Amino acid sequence: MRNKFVAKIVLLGDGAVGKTSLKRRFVYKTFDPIEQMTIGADFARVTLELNDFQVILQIWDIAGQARYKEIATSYYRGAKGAMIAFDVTRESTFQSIPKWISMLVQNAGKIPFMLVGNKIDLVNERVVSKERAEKYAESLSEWLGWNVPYMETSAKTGENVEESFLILANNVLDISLGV
Ligand code: G3D
Ligand code: MG
Repeated sequence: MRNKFVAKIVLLGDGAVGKTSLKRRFVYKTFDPIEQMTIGADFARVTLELNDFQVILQIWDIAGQARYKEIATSYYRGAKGAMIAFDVTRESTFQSIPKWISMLVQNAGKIPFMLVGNKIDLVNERVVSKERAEKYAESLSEWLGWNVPYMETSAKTGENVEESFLILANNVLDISLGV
């Protein structure tokens, strides 16, 4: 029998950056809202085959437009990894990342997380460059002493969405196994 590994993953980031859309794209392979808007925090479950493991990701999504101060500590409890998303067309969502990181570390400890710049399909509206976000992720990696990946996604076209979740899942698995 394969080894089973269950990991809670939390999605973080300002309202409307695309958290629910990223989850929907990854879990249901669609951009269309086939599920009701989430009331309270809930999670979707995905099973992946990674190395010799059956990895069950519980992907938690913040309800509605809640801001970082309003997220209950129970949302973070037991999380093994986090995806912090911003919208490449809105500077303020990029500026919020340090607040999300500090809330995450306060409530879940130093767990692996990654940064995701979403909505790259809106090419003409982009205000946060890839280079800038990559530099920021590098500086975080130096500061923390482990790699903070940065990926650019479009939940609309699906570009890099699956890849991003797989990077996070692999990091979570490696750290949990002490690799
Ligand atoms: P949130 O869960 O972070 O609050 P949502 O964000 O997933 O609800 O997305 C907020 C809005 O951005 C939605 O539009 C959604 O369709 C749109 N969106 C999400 N991801 C992308 C993307 O990659 N590209 C583009 N172009 N739009 C995206 P509405 O109009 O429903 O508010
Ligand atoms: Mg949402």
